[in-house]
Amino acid sequence: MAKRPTVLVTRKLPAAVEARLERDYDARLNPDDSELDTEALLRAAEGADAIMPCHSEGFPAEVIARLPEGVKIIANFSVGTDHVDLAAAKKRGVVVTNTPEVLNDATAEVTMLLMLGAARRASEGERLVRAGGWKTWSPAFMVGTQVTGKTVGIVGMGRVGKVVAERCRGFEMKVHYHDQRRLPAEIEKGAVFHETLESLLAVADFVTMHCPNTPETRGLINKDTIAAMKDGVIFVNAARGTIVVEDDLIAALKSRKIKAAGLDVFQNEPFIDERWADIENVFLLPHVGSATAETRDAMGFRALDNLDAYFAGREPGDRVA
Ligand code: 8YV
Repeated sequence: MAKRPTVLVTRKLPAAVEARLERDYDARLNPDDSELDTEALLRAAEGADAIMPCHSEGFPAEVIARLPEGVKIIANFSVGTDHVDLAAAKKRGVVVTNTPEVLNDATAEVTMLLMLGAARRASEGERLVRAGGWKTWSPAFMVGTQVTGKTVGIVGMGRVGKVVAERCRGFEMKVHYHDQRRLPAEIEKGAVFHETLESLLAVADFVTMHCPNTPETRGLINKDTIAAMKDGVIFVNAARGTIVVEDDLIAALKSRKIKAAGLDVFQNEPFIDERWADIENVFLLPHVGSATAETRDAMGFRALDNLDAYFAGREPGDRVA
């Protein structure tokens, strides 16, 4: 019998995913879920044919260059691929895949949670109740912003953005969006396209980010684009921290130009800027957009489908390099 391919799995994955890995591969699992730095990762990859990493492991060009010869495919357990230098992988002949689609619903759910949490001051309320500080009630107490019927500005109407648009319609929101291209009418479903980001920002009561981290989107939300937003806007980011200049967002939250923000992603995760802890009008989550049991299973199976295809000599469905 031919030797089964060896797959290095960098983090602990759901039981059903690990069971399939062990059934079909010579799987090097990480039952303790210990974090691998670059050196440990490269050591663990010795003799492996494939790596199934998460977004928590970086593959810049210098790491790609040092990968053991035998590693032929990086089958990511993530939709984002900004932790992998795709050009370097391609140059070295290492195939790269991701897990699109399967996390759209979970990420859209978290987006709505962030939107509602920021608008309805969920974080402030929760802290007050837990700390025993809830001593009174009045009509003026903890008044937030209503979500229903407002205008949402979706920046990036891709896979997740489209599901967010659907969920926002459930709140009777008017959906506006900006993307590189206008969508066909049957997908747009009445959403209003804005050719420029500034034009979208000028009308949105809620701005929500759904673009990938690319050289073009890095720092897209900065003091100039914030100035183009309506006063008192609510800002939501469940995409990537790098698309926001955090100094500028913090200043806008302090001045209340931005009334409140809901953030699931940050610069330098998980060692985020300490200032976030003291900002009242922000609802914070620790990058859990896709963290549901159902979605974690689906991500693992999707990554495995890509591996299976590759080792069966077929083109992996989600090849990105
Ligand atoms: C994942 C994500 O939890 O898939 C992505 O790109 O950002 C997250 O939702 C994580 O990256 C899994 O590796």
